[in-house]
Amino acid sequence: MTDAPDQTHGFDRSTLQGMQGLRRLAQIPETAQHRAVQQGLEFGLEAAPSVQDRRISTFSRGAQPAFAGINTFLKAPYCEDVREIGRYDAAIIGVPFDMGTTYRSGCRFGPQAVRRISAVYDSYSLDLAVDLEEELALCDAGDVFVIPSNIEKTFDQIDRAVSHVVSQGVFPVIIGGDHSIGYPDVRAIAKHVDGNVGIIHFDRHIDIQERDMDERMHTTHWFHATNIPNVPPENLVQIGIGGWYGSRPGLSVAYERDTTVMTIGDVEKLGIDKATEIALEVAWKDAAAVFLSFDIDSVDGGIAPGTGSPEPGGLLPREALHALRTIAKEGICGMEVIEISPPYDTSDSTAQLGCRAIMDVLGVLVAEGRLGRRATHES
Ligand SMILES: [Mn+2]
Repeated sequence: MTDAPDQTHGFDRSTLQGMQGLRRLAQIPETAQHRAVQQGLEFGLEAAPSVQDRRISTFSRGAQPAFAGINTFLKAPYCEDVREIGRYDAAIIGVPFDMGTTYRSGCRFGPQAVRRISAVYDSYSLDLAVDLEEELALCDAGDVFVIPSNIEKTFDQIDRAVSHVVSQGVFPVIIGGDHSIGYPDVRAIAKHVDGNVGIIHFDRHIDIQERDMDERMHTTHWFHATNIPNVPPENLVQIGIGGWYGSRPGLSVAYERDTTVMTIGDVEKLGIDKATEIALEVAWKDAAAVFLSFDIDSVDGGIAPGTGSPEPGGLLPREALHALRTIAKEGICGMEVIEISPPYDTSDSTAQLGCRAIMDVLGVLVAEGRLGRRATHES
């Protein structure tokens, strides 16, 4: 294949993302995959003689079959000894905590649901022309030891866990858990950032009241996060907010602190590209880093029903994923995907969307040379 314009069909096929992706993927060696197959054969023993494909082992030890095996996120290595986390570029951190929920609970099962459905995926993307297995040292750090009955002790545990990962230069991807963990997530990251941290927050709910039912529930995290000296509310942008419930007191706080709030109506009127552009401008204004917080309930409840506080009329998955990829292009200091409540999910569609959000963001970070091998080799 050449890079010359391809006019065979009366238009230049080489301008198609699909054709460009095929070319780029053909250039990425499948070294890590080959290594995984070898290890599978070693650990899982050679297959029965009747099996013709000799890459298959007796015990499933790799990605296949997708429905077999012990799942980490994308079957990435389990970093059981977290003192070794510095060997990786990025780490999945599960936070199975849902005592901050104010309606339906169940998102303590979010990390496991996302891990389980992640097994359906291979590591490459044609759209992004990346291969995460080949180009990113990703691990699954397992879950934080949350204290189920105590929000404040859990916050301290999360802060300590995320801070450990970030202090080793590893990009944190946090899977909740309810949204109350947004506060300790930001608290952990902000102390490692020299300068201000902006937050891009996708949600149907504003989540910035001081307390809810006397505690720091999943309606309060941005109040406390924007009290951190280097996390100014002027750099908090909230996309998709609206509907008929969430937090009346929080609306007053957002107004007083002057956060930037975009409703779904705003997104509709502006279009997702312009809305995302505004979000990036606000979050990055005089900031050194931007944190991405993706509440799965920002997506319409008909498509993402597995969540604690659903609200009709949210984003479509294609809009949400497009916005996340656009934000990732500019670089982020960490990401959380929260409020996935598997007991209310159907066909794993909500967990799968959460998984895709993470994969798309990681894919873009790798493709843009902000994380992983291209960052090391091409900068
Ligand atoms: Mn929400």
